[in-house]
Amino acid sequence: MRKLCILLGLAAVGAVHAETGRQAWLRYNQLEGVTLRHARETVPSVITALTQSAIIGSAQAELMRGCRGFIGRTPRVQSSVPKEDAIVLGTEAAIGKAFRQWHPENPLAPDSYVLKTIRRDGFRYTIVTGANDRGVLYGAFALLRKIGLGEPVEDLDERQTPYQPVRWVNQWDNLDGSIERGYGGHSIFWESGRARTDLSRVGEYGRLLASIGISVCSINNVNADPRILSGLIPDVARIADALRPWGVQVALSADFGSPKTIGGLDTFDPLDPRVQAWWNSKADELYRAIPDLGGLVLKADSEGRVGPSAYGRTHADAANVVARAVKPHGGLIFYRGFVYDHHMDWRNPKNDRARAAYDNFAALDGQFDPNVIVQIKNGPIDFQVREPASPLFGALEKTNQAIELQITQEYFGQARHMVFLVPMWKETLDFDMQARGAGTPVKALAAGRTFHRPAGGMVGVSNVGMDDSWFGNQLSQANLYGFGRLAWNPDLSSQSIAEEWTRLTFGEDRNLVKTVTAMLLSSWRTYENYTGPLGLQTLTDITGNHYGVNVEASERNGWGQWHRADAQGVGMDRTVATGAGFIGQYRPAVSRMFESPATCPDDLLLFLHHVPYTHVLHDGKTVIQYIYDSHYDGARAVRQYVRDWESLKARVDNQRYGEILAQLEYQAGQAQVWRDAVTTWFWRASGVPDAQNRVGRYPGRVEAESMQLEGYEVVSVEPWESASGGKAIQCLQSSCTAKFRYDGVAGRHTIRVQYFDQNNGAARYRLLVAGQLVDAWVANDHLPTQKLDGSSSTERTISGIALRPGDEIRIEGVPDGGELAAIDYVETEPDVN
Ligand code: GCV
Repeated sequence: MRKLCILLGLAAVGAVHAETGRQAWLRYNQLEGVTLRHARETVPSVITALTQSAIIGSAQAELMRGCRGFIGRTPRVQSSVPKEDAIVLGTEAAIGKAFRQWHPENPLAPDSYVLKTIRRDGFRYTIVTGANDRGVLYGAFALLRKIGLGEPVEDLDERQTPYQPVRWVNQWDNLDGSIERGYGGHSIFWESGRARTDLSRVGEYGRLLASIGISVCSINNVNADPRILSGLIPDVARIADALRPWGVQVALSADFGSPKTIGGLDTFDPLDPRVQAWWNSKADELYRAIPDLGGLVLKADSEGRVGPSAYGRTHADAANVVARAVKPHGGLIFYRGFVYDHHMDWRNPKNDRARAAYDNFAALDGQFDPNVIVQIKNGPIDFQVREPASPLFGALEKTNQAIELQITQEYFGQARHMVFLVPMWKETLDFDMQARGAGTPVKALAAGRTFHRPAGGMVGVSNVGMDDSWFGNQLSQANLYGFGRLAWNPDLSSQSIAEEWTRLTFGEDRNLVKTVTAMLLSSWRTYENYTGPLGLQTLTDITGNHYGVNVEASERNGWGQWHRADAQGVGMDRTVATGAGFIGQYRPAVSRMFESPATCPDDLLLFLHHVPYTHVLHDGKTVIQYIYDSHYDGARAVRQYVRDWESLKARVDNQRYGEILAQLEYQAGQAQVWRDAVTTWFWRASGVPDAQNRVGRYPGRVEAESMQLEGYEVVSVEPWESASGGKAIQCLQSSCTAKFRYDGVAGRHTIRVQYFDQNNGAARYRLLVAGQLVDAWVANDHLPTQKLDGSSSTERTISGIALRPGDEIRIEGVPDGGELAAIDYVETEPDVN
């Protein structure tokens, strides 16, 4: 018995101290103190649903779950309005029947909700209603959010309408279960070519999406496998069943060549009547199986996908042929504006990929059917760390549009770096395109408000996976949360979204909320600082994994992400006067501001202008010094995040604390790799030294190639800037040793070993100081490279090691598979007491 009690006790402690992150911001952990007491007094203990449907059933179940979690009390369910305080759920029609005093001023827009307290016969009724069932569900989540945030709920009178009529997420899931640009594990939808047998994670995802007001999810990659429209329709129907109780509709990405590849036609020409007939009958078949299918997403004539150009047709022809097929069923077509030539001649200074979306679509304005939405990436290139808003937003007056944002962090450290994207998204959403004079921000254009379009909104590329954290990084959840909150209300501040997410995800501890919110809010600038400031774009391996540093990967190829840095200067001349003319795609007021370096914001300077390194920015710094300083600032900021997070150890459950600490420590090492690579690259290119004398000088660093080597051999690393001194050592024997004598001051130190962790083996390392083993580790991370480069370069940090001058520091490496226990350098740094 004693043993059993101990076990039960341990289980309880475990429950408190280990959270996987799977419940994300819907944990509903018990409130505390005054907030708990207040909630117990004011949240009714009865729930009544006046409308019966699967979605309203979800709303009721969610309220029960939330009340049980937050206030430790399971509400009773009543089928009619009781003679006691109650939460009453129902569509507006049902509420109107039950409460004669219900007098809504205006009809509710679809998906809107109302939370209102009605007092009758001495009882207090908390009404949760909406125009449709989904609105009621959104209202239930909003009520729970209020309870969770400790807001008063006894006197409610709130009416909420989503700003963006269309709020979709796209998943780039492949049918084999992999996810293009997904970092949170395998697909929750697909496995080995079929829908998963167990779709429980799909239901859980639907719940998360509903809680932030997302109503449609497309469930396969925009690089679409045509088979999605052939044998898999029953599988899609099963997935739709799993999402439907959460008011989330399924949508599909379709391959534009489908009439030919799977339809047996000899053409996919959009103007061929046989092609129209094929799409019509395919749409009928789809809607028979999934009557509430949201619609289809099309990526055509882009990155190797077939499209209308094969027949000399336009994008409007392509979009309309499919739109006409889904129209009778109420379906929408999202036609992606991400169309560009990736074989451009880089030698021609007039060529410019940034021009592509506008050049391809602006002239077609007015030719798209009313159920087509052109889906436009936030910037003109491709989800880079900073881009101006796409000029196409300001060019379409007679065409529906949606802004596409990337929630998954493809160019943002792939979930291994913390980057909260909401401030960046807000900057684009709030940017005034001056499309009808001042006062036409991107958010209004996308919503269709400016030009009174019938449809429009926001689409987020989400790419969650089977990992408990959904994204491979607990902190990345804040981006999905923020996307939904902004689609609902783009006027929420980044601060309030970050704070809300933190409180719901980690709890109310004041220090914790303050620290995490500050980390999130500064993280985009930090990441930009060490990966590509001033509009340089992300200086990553753009022809490869889009992850590690590779300053020249963008140059001298057809992909058009050129920064054109050379010995004299840096930046892409996109001016009308002397450059590629991209700036002329904006309306005159915006174009004037961008055209002159004097009025162009510094953050976008190198995106829009080619300037000498000595060009002076608005803050008085030269461009080159800004590049140096920002990289040092960025890398320093990440080291500080580690310390900030460590200060929260006692305030977070063990599992998430440990996972986030490991992630931030890794990020700190990577930020240093980026810092050194970019600053030395620009130093070499420009010949201008760092005014602060940091670049190229690394106190306490000993290059591996200058150590005493036994078995190890020196190799050059490609690109050179991704290894310190351009070189590393690797072991071609069964084991090797590298050693040196420490010649610094005596005292406690942190030792940093910079080694390479490729994904083709699990090499082992041992670190010995003065003959004593101080650390041993296995390089078994799954970083996206098999090479020695900036993506595999990884830091191992060992703190509190007593060092005396003359001590031998020795690393032993044991290779495994293709991983040759490679080392870049060792750094020693005195510990601060
Ligand atoms: C799904 C970028 C990504 C691709 C993605 C493409 C797109 O190029 O790297 O993985 O393809 O954008 O948005 O279609």
